[in-house]
Amino acid sequence: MRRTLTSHLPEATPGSPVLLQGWVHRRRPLARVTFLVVRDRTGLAQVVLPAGAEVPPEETPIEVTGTATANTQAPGGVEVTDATVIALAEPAETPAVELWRPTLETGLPTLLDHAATTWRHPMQRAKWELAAASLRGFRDTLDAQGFTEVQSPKLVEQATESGANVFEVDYFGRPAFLAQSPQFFKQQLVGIFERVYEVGPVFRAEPHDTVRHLAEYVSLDVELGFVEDHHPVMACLRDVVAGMVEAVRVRAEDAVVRLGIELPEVLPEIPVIHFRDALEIAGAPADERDLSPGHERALGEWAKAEHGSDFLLVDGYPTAHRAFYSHPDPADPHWSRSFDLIFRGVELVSGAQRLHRYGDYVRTLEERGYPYAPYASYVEAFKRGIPPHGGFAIGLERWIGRLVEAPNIREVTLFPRDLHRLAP
Ligand code: AMO
Repeated sequence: MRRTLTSHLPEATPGSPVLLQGWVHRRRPLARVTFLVVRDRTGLAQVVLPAGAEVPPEETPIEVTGTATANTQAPGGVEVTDATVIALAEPAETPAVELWRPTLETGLPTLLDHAATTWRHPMQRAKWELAAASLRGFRDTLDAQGFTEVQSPKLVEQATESGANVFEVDYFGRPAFLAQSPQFFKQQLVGIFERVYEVGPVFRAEPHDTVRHLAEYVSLDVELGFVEDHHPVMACLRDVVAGMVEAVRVRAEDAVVRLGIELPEVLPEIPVIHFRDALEIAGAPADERDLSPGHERALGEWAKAEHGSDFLLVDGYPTAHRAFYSHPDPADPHWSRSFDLIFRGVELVSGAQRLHRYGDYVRTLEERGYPYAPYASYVEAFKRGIPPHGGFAIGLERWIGRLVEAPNIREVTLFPRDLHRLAP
């Protein structure tokens, strides 16, 4: 007999035999009958058994054979009667949380310690459904604009973002690092494909225990060639974010409803302000090097009040305090052609036009006092014809975190890695 998914049970002809597979979601022994609620990837179904029937404990995977029977009281108007239940694994241990309750009332440590079961709760699963839909939106938008998806190494020779927060590994007896970003590779790949994107894990040995940092996260990287400055890069980012929101709206409709979230509107042009003005709006001193989380919150509120936008682009960060590959503004090299995208008061994206001339890289490395040797294979690629280019990277967990307005990024990460956590 072919399996019937719980979501298709309402279409089963009353009186016909059905086979369900799923988990024991809930047992409800009553005086006259025992109700068994079965959960599969698509939803829930009710099975009616005789009073006193032996049913495996909650979360045990089971197979149920029986008869589809119309009952207006049952979810979807059809339940399974005359049923036989077979356990497909050992009886499950009692889960740390009661997964059949409509909401998951538990603290973060329990949620994370028992991730392999707590993510089964429909409210948890819904968060990842948003992530999965977002990934489809990211890829679809870029595919439609002539980008090629790439994959770059995660074992690398040098730090790309800053020396401090890299994980060192033993690479056949010599030191190597876990990639902090695909930055150097995506730039070199522009020389091959013009337009590339990558979805993959990146690693940051973040020494701080914050609600927005993970030691491993999913980076959605984009890089495109033949740009005159950072504006086309920001326009591409706008389209990508709009594509992600649209994909969530269409592909994860149930998750959006279940979580009761409001999807952001992406304006045809996301408002852009210069870093100098951002400091002023946030009430920060004019010589500040970067925006603090408090400044970002203030800017998020300002963008909402002033432009009705959940998104704000800040460009022109001080060159000296951005990554060395950022392109200075030729009109005033103190400022760079780099930007951050703030989403609901939190930095979601960093990007920039990059340097693309070999000579500029050599000069910048010297000015910053960086050694040449560890960067040689990267910067020497610029001797062989890399066009003007730029790109950006979106943090997937940050995106979902702000979408559902989770207080802590770990709540939307399947198996978070941080200062204290390497399992599960
Ligand atoms: P950056 O280091 O700013 O830029 O990272 C880009 C985006 O990645 C997310 N992010 C993080 N998410 C979770 N935990 C972390 N520890 C963490 N660190 C960063 C944020 C951030 O905005 N190579 C550049 C990008 C580029 O210019 O293309 C880079 O990696 O959402």
